[in-house]
This record gives sequence, C-alpha cells and structure tokens, in this order.
Amino acid sequence: MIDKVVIANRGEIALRILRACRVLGIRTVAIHSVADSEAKYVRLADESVCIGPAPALESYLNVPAVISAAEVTDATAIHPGYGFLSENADFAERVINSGFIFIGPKPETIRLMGDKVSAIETMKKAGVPCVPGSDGPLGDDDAENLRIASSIGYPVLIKATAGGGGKGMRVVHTEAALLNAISLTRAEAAAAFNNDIVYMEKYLGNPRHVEIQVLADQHGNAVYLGERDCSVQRRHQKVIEEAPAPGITEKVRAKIGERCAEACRKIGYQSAGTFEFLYEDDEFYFIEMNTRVQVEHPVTEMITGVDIVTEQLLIASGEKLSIKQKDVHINGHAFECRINAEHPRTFVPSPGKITQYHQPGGPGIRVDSHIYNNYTVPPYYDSMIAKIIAHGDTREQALARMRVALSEMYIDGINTNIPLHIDILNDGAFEAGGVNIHYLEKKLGK
Ligand code: MV4
Repeated sequence: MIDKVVIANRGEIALRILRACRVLGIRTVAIHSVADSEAKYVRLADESVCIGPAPALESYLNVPAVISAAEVTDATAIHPGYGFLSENADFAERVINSGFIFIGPKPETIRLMGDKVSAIETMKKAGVPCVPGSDGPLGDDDAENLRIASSIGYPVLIKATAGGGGKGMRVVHTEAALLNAISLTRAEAAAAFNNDIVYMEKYLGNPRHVEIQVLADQHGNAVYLGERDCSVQRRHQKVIEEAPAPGITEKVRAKIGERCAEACRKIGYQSAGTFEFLYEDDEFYFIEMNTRVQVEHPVTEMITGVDIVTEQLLIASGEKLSIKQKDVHINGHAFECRINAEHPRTFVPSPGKITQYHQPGGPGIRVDSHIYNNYTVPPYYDSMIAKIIAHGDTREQALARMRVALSEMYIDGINTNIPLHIDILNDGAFEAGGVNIHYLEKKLGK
C-alpha cells in the first residue's frame, strides 16, 4: 500500500490530490518552486520540498529534482497531476527505475498513446471507432499520398504524430494544396517535436469534443464513467465542460463506453484515462487518448459519485477497482467553469494579488481552487486559478446553480474571466446545448 505520495504539481490539482491522500490516510509531500512557497497546499502537506526557481523548466519539469524530493522524503509514490510531467513516459520510467510507484499508466502505455499514429492504430485494432484516414504514417511517395487523400475525400487534415492539443495540424481543401501542406507540416513537426512523422485524417468540419472517462486496475478490470462534452474552447483551451453530453442517450453511451473499457482491458491500461472523440452526425471518432487525470474530471465525479483521484491512488496501490460497471449510474448533470486570471475580453493574463475573495457555495456547488484572500497569482504558470463545478438534477438546474455561483464569486485585485462565463451561460445556443468546437471563437468574433 502507498503510504507517502509526492505531489508533483501545483495549484488546484495539487490541493485536490492532497485531499484525496489525506482522506485515505496517506502522508503527503508537496514539492514547489520558489514562486509557490506561500501556496496553501504547501502548508497543508505533511512535508514540503522546494525543488527550484520559479520557471517550470527549472522546477516542476526538472526530473532529477522531482525524483530527489521523493528520495529525501522516503516517499512511496509520485502523483504527476495534469500538465508538467504527467504524460512524459521517460519521467514515469525514471520514477519506477528509482524505486517509486508512478500514479498513472505504465510508461509503455504513455509512450504508445503519446505517439498519435500508434495510439490510433492500437485503438482501431481494439475496436474503437476512428476518423477515416491514412491508417499509419504518410510516406514520401507523392502519388500515393494524393491517392490516400482522394480516397478519404477532401477536406483532409495533416497531423503530426507527436502533436496533439492542436499543435502541428493543417487543413487541406484541394488536391493542388496537398503536397505542399504535407511538406510544411512535416517541417514544423520536425522543428517543434524533433519528429517529422505525419498522418492524414478526414477533416470534420463541425464536430463536438466528447470524451469518455475510464478507470482500469492492474487486474484487468475496466469501467467507463460516461462522457464529458468539452466543446466550449478557445485556442485549444477548454473554458466550460459538462457531463453528460447533451443528446447522448444511455444506449449510445453504453456502446461507445464499452468499446473504451474493452480497449483498456485489451491493452492492459491502468489508472484513470480519457478517450478523446470528435462527435459529428451522431458518430464518435477517436482522435487521442489522455493518460492523466484531467482538469475537468470533477464533472464526472459529480454525476457518478466516483472519486477519480482516490481510485487512481487505490489502483496504483494494487487494489481492485471498487466499482463494477453495473454500479456506475449517471445522476443529474454537471458543469465546470474554468476561472482564469485573465482579462475577460482580451485574454491577457492578469497575475497579481487577490485583495478580496468570496467563494460561492450552496447545494450542488463545488469549488476546486487553491486561492485565498491576499494570495498572489504568480505570472509563471497557467492562468487557471479556480474551477466552479455545479451539479443539478437536470441540465437546467445545474445551469441555474452555476449562474448563481458565478454571480457570488467575487475576486478583487486581478482580472478574471467570470464575466465571459456569465455571458456564455446566458447565450441561447449554449443554453440549448450541443454547441460544437467552433462555437466560442465564433461568438467572440462577432
Ligand atoms: C480534428 C478536427 C477535425 N477533424 N481532426 C485539435 C486538437 C487535437 N486534439 C485534435 N484537434 C482536432 N482534430 C479531424 N479529423 C478538429 C480538431 C479541432 C479541435 C478538436 C477538439 C477540440 C477543439 C478543437 C479545435 C479546433 C480543431
């Protein structure tokens, strides 16, 4: 059993992991940069280690420093949270080779899913529906690439195998533009990722981003916890997520969910994971798998009652999943609004001192945040400072509760995107449900 965990992250997720550990009676080590010395979760942890200066490359991304912190505190395991080193297979491998438990999937699974071509190939073989595409890397044969594109049908998308999250993609509308687009995407991928492998997919014009949450243990058990709709995004940063996804029936959920759970069993997946799909014209198309706990995991926790971070800790300890598929029931609806320290219209980051903070509350409201009165938001990291999660019996009730929560949340001293959230929640298209990935950028553009 894990008895001491190094929390290799910061901000709200560090606090989230800390709370899960404390409930299980697991001791905690907070590691932090110089910029996060005053953080609340650092004070709450049993021990803390300053691992370096403010820039993430010298602290949260510094592999030897993170592993040394586990060594000097005699920890059992390392939880990477999201971002930073969470999907770095080499890091996971070094954690394990140093004698610690990595709270996540096996390094080879992280590596497999980090390479999009191998992830898609694996999932296709495991019975998960994928986007029609090149089924593997594109070669140097121009005639062959033109043939692949015309058999898929234009528009097509050229993607870097090492990309993901929106980096290294190019839409191609005509045959005349194909070969140049492949060369350009290859060159960009080589420069950005040191990997020039690219592949081709049918370009879906107006999809929704719907993802399936899974949990899998080390004993071959896997469950799906339903889906989340994360279509409200700007420049590949999600802004609002909800679960369940509007319009997805129990039958459709069971069908795609079971495909994902079965794929986990087939590939020996362990820990929490997310299958990312594009959803268009009532069909799911797999695009990527995330091998970490995600920012938006709370909406799934609210509608299923399953504590995903606790399950990660238990799975990493070698325990069997505490739930079977028949125990998973979707109860009501939940939204998450990501509160960022940024200007609500220009999106310019707004770090600085929070001079007054009032946290919303009431039935169905959960706030995951590390901020407090007089906390200073450092300028070095992601601008997300809080997540408001609102649950209700119905989508309408959850939405009404979220509106009240947003109106109660008062943050003075810095700019936040709370006004943007209020605006989206009062927008007819969002209220109706089922907006696609272009919704927010279109709304902001006009
Ligand atoms: C696509 C797509 C349309 N067709 N693939 C963007 C990030 C990466 N995770 C995959 N992405 C996309 N892949 C095909 N075949 C459109 C996007 C996309 C997108 C996907 C999810 C959420 C937001 C997005 C915003 C722009 C483009």
